[in-house]
Amino acid sequence: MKEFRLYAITAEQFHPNRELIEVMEEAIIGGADIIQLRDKTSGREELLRKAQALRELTRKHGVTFIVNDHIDIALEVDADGIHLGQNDLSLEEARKLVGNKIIGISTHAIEEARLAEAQGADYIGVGPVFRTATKVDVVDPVSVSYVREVAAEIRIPFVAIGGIKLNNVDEVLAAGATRVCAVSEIVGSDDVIGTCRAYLAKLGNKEA
Ligand code: 3NM
Repeated sequence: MKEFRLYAITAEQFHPNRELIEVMEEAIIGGADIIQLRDKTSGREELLRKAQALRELTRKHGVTFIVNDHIDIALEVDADGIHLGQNDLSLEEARKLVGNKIIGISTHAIEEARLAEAQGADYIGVGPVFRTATKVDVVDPVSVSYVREVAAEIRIPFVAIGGIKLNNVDEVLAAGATRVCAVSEIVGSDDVIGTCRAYLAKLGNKEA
């Protein structure tokens, strides 16, 4: 897959007065190079409409577009890939459906990371590093020690996620992460572009 450093995920509850596309375009302008549509509340029609708009936006800017959970929607809009949780479809089943599109999967322990790598995931999420209010059904924070374990052992790209803010990202980078995802800190910011640039300035000192 195309290299990435700053992963942004949609979360409209953090910008109730602003349009999804406007906020995500600012994230891209600020330097986010992979965008995920994650929406646990919209019905299928609405989700499809958002996915189409984000596909158009990401194509215009040449950044990777991932759809969370909904393989059918990812295929329908020709997204670059899908993101799975531990309780979703297996990697093997997902691979049959999406062919060579990107498959990412959330992992919360080294055994899950090993399995994801062995089963052909293109990248893994590593988290939640810190406490997060953005994902409701998530396990307790795994801390930077899990980031350190993955950095030492796993060879596929990994992205650290969960409670990562500008004021704690340095700890995550020090543990070996070269790619990070921040949700509320980016899309909930009054200055989305500046926030992304600030993450990239910190990431820029690291080898991908
Ligand atoms: N997945 P914020 S944590 C979508 O650990 C998601 O798998 C996680 O949001 C995982 O940056 C998370 O606002 C939410 O804490 C991260």
